[in-house]
Amino acid sequence: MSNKKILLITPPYERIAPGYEFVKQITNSSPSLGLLHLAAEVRQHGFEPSIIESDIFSMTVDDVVRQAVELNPSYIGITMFTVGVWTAAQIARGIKAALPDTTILVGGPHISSMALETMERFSEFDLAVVGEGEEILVLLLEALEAGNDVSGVPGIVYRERGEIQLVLKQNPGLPVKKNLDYLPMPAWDLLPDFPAAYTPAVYDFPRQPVASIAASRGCPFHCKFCDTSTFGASVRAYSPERLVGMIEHLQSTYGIRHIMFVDDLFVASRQRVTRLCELILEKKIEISWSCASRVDVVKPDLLKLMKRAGCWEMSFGLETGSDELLKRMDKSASLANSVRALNWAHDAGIRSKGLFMLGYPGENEETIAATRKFIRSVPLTIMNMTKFTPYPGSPIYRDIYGTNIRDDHWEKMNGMNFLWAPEGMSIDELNTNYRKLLTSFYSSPRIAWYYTRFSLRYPAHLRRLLKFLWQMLLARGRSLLGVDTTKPQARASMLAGNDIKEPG
Ligand code: B12
Ligand code: SF4
Repeated sequence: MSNKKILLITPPYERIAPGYEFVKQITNSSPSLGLLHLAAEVRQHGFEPSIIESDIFSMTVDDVVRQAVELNPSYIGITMFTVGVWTAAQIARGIKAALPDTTILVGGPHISSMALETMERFSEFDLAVVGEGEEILVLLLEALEAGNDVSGVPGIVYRERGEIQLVLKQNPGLPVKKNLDYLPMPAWDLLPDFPAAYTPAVYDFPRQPVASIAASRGCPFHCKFCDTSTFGASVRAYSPERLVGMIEHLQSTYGIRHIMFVDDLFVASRQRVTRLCELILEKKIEISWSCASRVDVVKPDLLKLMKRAGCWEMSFGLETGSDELLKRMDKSASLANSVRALNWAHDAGIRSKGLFMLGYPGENEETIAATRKFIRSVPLTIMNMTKFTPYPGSPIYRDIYGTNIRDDHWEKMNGMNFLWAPEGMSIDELNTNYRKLLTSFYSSPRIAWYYTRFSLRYPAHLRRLLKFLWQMLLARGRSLLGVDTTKPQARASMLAGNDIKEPG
C-alpha cells in the first residue's frame, strides 16, 4: 500500500582507506545539509521524511537496506558525492529487491554533473534530480502521488519508452531565486542524536555542540579543479536577519555553541557579512563560527569586525605555493594575495586554515618545494591537503578524462587517492611528498606548541586524539600480527578498485 513516507539516505562511502577506520575518530562527521533542506521542504508539503546518515553511524549497505525495508516508504531519496555512487547503487538494488514498488530518487553533487551517465549505468535508480532539489523534489513527488506523467517536471532525468528501448531524457531546471529566505529551516529535528553525534574534525572547533549552515549558494569563480555544478555561478544568500534567526533557533533548541558556515564563498558579499556581524553584535549573540573564503576578497577592517562577531577560523583555498600552478588552475589569485590575507587574518586574531592540493597537472619537484617553503612561511594554524582528484563537474575533469582516468574510479574520488599523476611524477613520488609536506607543517615547533596549548585549554580534543592514537596503535599491532581488520564491505570496495594505490 502506498504511503507518503520518504526516506532520505547518505550512503556509506570510502572516506577512510580500508584498515584505517580509526582515523574516523578525528575526522569531520557533519550531517548532509542537502538532506536536511529536502526533508524540511517535503514535510511542508505533507510528506513524512526520515533520514539515515549511514557514514556517521558506521552503517553498512546491508544495515541501510534493512532499516529501509523495515520503514517501507513509498520513496527513497539518495544523496551522492561521486565517491558514494557504487554504494548508493548497492543500496538501491537491495531495496528494489525487497520493495519493488518503492521509487528510488537520486540527487547531489555527483548527479548535478553526471546525471545522464549515472542513470545510464545504474538502472536501479528510477529518477534523478539535477541541481538544487527542494522545489523540484516536491513537484516530482506530487506528480508521482497523483499518478501523473513526470515528463513535465523540471530539472529531472527520467526514462521514456522509445521504439526499441527506454530512452533517457533530461528536462531543463528551474530559474534560481536571488534570496534563500523562502527555504524552510533545515530539519535538524529529524537527525538521530543531533547534535551530539555530529562533530567536525578534531581541533577544527573551539567548543561544542556544533552545527553547519550554508548561508549562501553559488560561486562566480571558475577554478578548474572545482565542481560547481550544483549551485552554479550566481550567488544567492539568506538575509542576515534570517541567518541570525537560524543561529538563535540552533542555540535555544539544541544548545549549539559553534557554527560552521559551509558556503563555497562566505565572504562573497562584503555588505551582507558586515550586516550579519553587526546583528550578532547588536543582539549580543554568544556564538563562535568558522567560514571559508578566497584570499582576494577579504580586507583588514572586515576581518576585525568578523572577529568581534565571533569568527574563530577561516579556511582559505590556498592550493599551492606556486604562482605558475595557481595560473594553471585558473584560481585568479596570486601568492601575494594569499600572504596578505593570511597576515591580515592573523592580525585580526582569526585562525587560518590552509586548504591545499597536491598533484595538479604541472606539479613537479620544484612546485612541491615551493609549497613546502610557502607553508612554513605563512601564519597558518591548520592545514588540509587533498590528493588532486579530477571530480566530475570540474573543468579539469573534461581535460583529463580519456587519458588514464575512468568512470569506475568514481568510488575512489575522496581526495585521499592519487588516481592520476602529472607528467614526470609517479603516484609513489606523490604519496611520499604528500606525507613529507604534512609532516613538515605539523612537526614545526610553532605548530606543536600551539596544539599543546590548545589541547590543554580544550581537553575534549585531547581525549579524542588519545582515543585515536590508542586505536591506531591497536590497528598497527593487528597488522603486525597479520590480522585483517577491514570490514567485508571495505574489502570488497578495495578489490573493485584494485588498480589504484591505497593512500599511504
Ligand atoms: C560541507 C561540505 C563537506 C562536508 C560535509 C559533507 C556532507 N555530508 O554533506 C565534509 C567536510 C564532510 C565534506 C567532505 C568531502 N567533500 Co565536500 N563539500 C562540502 C560543501 C562545501 C558544502 C556541501 C553542502 O552542505 N551544501 C549545501 C547543501 C544544501 O547542498 P547539497 O548537499 O548539494 O544538496 C542540494 C542538492 O545537491 C540537491 N540534492 C542533494 N542530495 C539530493 C538527493 C535527492 C534525492 C534529491 C532529489 C536532491 C538532492 O538538493 C539539495 C538541496 O538543494 C560542498 C561544496 C558545495 N558547493 O556543495 C563540498 C563538495 C560537495 N565536497 C566535495 C568533495 C569532493 C568532498 C570529499 C569527497 C573530498 C574532499 N576533498 O573534501 C569529502 C568526503 C565526502 C563526504 N561525503 O564526506 C565536492 C563533491 C564533488 C563530487 N563530484 O563528488 C564538493 C562539491 C566540493 C567541490 N566544489 O568540488 N564536504
Ligand atoms: S575553489 Fe572556491 S573560489 Fe574556486 S570555484 Fe570553487 S568555490 Fe569558487
